[in-house]
Amino acid sequence: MNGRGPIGYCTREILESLHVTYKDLRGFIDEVAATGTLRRISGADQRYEIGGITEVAAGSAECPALLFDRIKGFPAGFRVFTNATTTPQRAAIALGIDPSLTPLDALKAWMAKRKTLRPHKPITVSRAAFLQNSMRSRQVDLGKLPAPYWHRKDGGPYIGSGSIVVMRDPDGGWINASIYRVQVHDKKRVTIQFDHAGRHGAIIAKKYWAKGKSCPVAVVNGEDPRLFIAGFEYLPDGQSEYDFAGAIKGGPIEVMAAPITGLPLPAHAEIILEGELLPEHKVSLPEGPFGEFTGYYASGRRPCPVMSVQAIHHRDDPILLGSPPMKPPRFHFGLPFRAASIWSNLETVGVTDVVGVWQHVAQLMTVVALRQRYAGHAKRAGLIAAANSYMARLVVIVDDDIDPSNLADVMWAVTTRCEPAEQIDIVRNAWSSALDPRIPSDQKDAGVTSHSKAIIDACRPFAWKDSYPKASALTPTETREIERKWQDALTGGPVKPPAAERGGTRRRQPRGRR
Ligand SMILES: Cc1cc2nc3c(=O)[nH]c(=O)nc-3n(C[C@H](O)[C@H](O)[C@H](O)COP(=O)(O)O)c2cc1C
Ligand SMILES: [Mn+2]
Repeated sequence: MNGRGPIGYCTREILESLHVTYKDLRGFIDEVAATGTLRRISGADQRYEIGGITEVAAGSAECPALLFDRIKGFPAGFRVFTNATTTPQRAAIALGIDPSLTPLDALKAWMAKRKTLRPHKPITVSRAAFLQNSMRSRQVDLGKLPAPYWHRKDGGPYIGSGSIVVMRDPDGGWINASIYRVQVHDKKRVTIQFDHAGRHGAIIAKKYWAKGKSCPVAVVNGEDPRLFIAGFEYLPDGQSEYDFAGAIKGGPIEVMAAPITGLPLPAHAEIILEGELLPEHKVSLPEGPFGEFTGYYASGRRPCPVMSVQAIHHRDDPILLGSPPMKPPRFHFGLPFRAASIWSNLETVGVTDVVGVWQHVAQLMTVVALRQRYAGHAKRAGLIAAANSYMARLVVIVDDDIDPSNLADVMWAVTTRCEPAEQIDIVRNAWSSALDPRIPSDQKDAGVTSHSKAIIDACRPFAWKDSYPKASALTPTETREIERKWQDALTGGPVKPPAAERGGTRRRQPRGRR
């Protein structure tokens, strides 16, 4: 399944001309604009419209990135950028991977790149763009920033939907920088939500609180997309997401010590909140509800630690990076990074011949494609994938002729190669979360956050796979040959130039450039 993917609204020449050297979010937006997938939207309302337009766009076939300006009630130039990395192509651009690869090949390229990544510690610079404007102490007013009310039933506006929360571990001194949602409560207070007590942010904050101190914290909004990706990674204790973002970049990110907390913060970030996370046993605020990535409000409203905001810094004409959870299949990342981790897990434990792993329905379904070598091979892969699939009730194993990133193909395999009475197993009490809408609330109250997973073996039965009815469709290679030979006829043919122009050759304009 090697090859180039559909290039959508942009020519291959443009894609290949992208040098993937963007310096910051603005540079990334320029690269997105060059692909023709950026839409600029003027006059939307912070209340529900930015969220609604983002959701509609994310559900459309083109899935454009959106840059909102002239937001109702805010000065022109205060912008919100959404759907940044929601397509495979834009996720690839963010990672510095060839964006013209097929989605599965792009994920494979990311796996290969990830294996050889070398962490880069950030370097300290003496000037930071985020210090162009500052509000301190009495001037601090979060209402000056266009934090959207993303979904209708949300408990309030969220400035942090794709923002990075930065803290320093008091023991090791290392910086944790990952994504936790941040709700605005009033001019000077936000809450920071940890899904569970194992989050590095939660562990670090507790260390300060245990000594009776508040935890110095910064919320970085409008960060380099590499940092957005790093913030989603499960990195081990002590390993900074800054170093990982530097690894993706192939060089250090630039930071500067912030004036109030002294935390090293990305110099090119757009908007930064500095302050302290107050001891949870002394003060908390009801947080949420917030529309979740499953497409529900399943975890409700809960007490949450409060950050007292002591300063707001922002660049001129700042851009907030927004990444609201939305009803699947919409998802923050067009490449399923967690599927890449499962793929690596399979390889690490010696499951051979895996040709692809993908996740659909916003991570709620995992698919592994492999070339079966022995009886039990597919189930072995299925059990490992199930063990590592967060919140996914469905795990499907398919043969190597199926593209796991193509849901129609996967369902064809399920409906034509899987005998349910023989090829579906159920694993109970497996890994889910409080966000799971199907765990009854009385069980959740009792602390249950697990569910069952179906492992669907949609491979041809190993014992008679060679005599299984042959597939009638063309192979990918045959398909490509036909496309090459008959492309003009299939796409309507080259435009016939008017008589006066004949003699020169004119090619059809690619879509999106018309
Ligand atoms: C857009 C987005 C929003 C997220 N929101 C939250 C959140 O509100 N709370 C949370 O605990 N994890 C959230 N996560 C998941 C964590 O960022 C992720 O699991 C990360 O690896 C945790 O980092 P840590 O190991 O440093 O705690 C979110 C992830 C993304 C991509
Ligand atoms: Mn971490």
